[in-house]
Amino acid sequence: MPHYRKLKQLAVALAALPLAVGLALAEEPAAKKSVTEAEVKYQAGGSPLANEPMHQNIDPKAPPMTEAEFVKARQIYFERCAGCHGVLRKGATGKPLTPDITLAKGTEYLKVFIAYGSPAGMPNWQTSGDMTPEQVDLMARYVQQEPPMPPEFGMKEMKATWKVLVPPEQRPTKKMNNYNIENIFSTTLRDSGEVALVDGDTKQIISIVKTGYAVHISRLSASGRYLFVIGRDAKINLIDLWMEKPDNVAEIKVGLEARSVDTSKAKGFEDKYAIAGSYWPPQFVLMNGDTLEPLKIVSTRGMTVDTQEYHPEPRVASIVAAHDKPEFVVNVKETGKILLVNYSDLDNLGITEINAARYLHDGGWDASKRYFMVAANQSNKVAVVDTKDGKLEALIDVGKIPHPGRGANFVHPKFGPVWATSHLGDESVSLIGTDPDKHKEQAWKVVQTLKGQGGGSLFIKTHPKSKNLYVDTALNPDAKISQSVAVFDLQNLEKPYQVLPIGEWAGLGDGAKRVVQPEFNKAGDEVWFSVWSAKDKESALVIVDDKTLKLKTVIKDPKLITPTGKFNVYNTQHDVY
Ligand code: DHE
Repeated sequence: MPHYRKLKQLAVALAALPLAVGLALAEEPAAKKSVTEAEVKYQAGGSPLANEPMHQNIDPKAPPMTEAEFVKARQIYFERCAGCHGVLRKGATGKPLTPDITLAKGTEYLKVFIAYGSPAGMPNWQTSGDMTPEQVDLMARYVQQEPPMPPEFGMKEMKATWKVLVPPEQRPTKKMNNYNIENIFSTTLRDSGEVALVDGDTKQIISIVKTGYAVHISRLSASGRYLFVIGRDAKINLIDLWMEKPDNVAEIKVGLEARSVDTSKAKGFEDKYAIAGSYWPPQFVLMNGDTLEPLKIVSTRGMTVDTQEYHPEPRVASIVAAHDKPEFVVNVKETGKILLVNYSDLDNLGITEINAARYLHDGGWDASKRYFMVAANQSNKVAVVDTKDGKLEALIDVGKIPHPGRGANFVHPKFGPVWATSHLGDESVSLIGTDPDKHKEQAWKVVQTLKGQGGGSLFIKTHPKSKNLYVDTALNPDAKISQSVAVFDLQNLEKPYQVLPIGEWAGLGDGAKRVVQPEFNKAGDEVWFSVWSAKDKESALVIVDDKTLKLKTVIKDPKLITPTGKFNVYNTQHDVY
């Protein structure tokens, strides 16, 4: 169709024009690179904010919209766009879309951009069939209006959602079941809003516990008794593993959207506090560890690390508890800052603010648990924090869009202790030296780069007892790659990696069958994978013998709906990875 071709040519021409002529939506941060399709799909997950009531200002300069159109556009925005462009449209993976920028572009320009996408990573919403021309027109007008403001969520709102289902004094005083609780796998059932507690010894499902919407991660208390689960809707469930049948004993909503939770691990503070960070409102909250009673809320709004401009929406990404200090490491995405939150005195909270880089996402400890390694994904860097001295140790250039999960620690045959990350944006696996005492030359440098199966990797894993490094490629567009994992031999890293066809081994019918997040059992001799298909398709857990790399067991059950993350109690409690 000539009209279509003309628009497509226009889109290509627009995308090719340099920033200097003012046609790009906004200045790119210096270090920002184009985004891969895998990254866009990953970030553009639906936000639970879509259904929240919000205040909306009408801008008389913007194209008119009816209230019904606003509501519809807002829904689409939060389901499709907020993950990349932010709730207040200040930009993250995607560009800022505030009215000062969008009004100057006008509806026709914006329509082309939304319909055809851009080489920088904006999806082609109309030509892909994901949006109709009417929806594209609606969104082009919507982004010229002021972003609606979701409500705040303070102590009053938290307390109103807080429930202690079984008070501590009515809980068991010793373990009341015969499970080897240290080898339980808390398995995220993403789209059913539940976790499956799977017995790592018998491979049986112990119970399915109802949790928040699109549940995200599980973490363990210092003693290993309490399991904390957080949903994208910011609901936390506290599960007592000592009960005859482990179940919820307390719950709370700490905001409207969240991803991270952890608990105090330092001596004298075992099981005492929990912490959760939220995406909206941008804040973190400290709670009682055995009841989830909210105690103190801290906002993360403030200045960005590089341009030092105010950011109204710095989301809290990963949080980890130090083991030898009463401190939480809180990673703030949009400001690019790492906060060391000392919880020894909540009334006089000590926070050390460390400058890192944008946009902080996930990370884990090095083997000594002194250094925390976190991906600054849009800067293609890993930031290293020395938690002993409370300072930034290094900012290391790695591959494109590092995504380590918690990463993988092992002793490199030549370079000593290293921590590894794979990448969403390319096939590389970066190995970073982590031993400044005995391997000073290699410390905080990429000592070797391995070549994996492809981009779209989310998680990487090994275990102190294992000689293998497992690298998933769950978001690779090629099904053969997304349904298998690469295994590197840690004693001979020059050897080509071996591919395990985990998706095929699962013996499922049709479906995406993405193989995601390797996780070891407590003994370190088995590695578990999720084979993740859509809600209406069968999924499975596949268990591999780490020594022989042969299939050991497949766990299938109609209740295993969309399994993704798995958290072995012992390994999560002790940060073994
Ligand atoms: Fe995650 C960890 C955020 C999409 C599975 N994810 C994390 C962490 C953050 C985060 C901040 C670190 C938590 C911590 O350590 O305290 N995840 C986000 C997003 O913002 C994003 C990109 C988009 C979204 O809408 O949520 C996103 N994540 C996903 C998925 O689509 C995954 C693959 C499937 C799912 O279950 O939703 C997914 N994320 C995970 C898993 C971990 C995780 C399994 C924990 C890994 C670990 O080993 O610790």
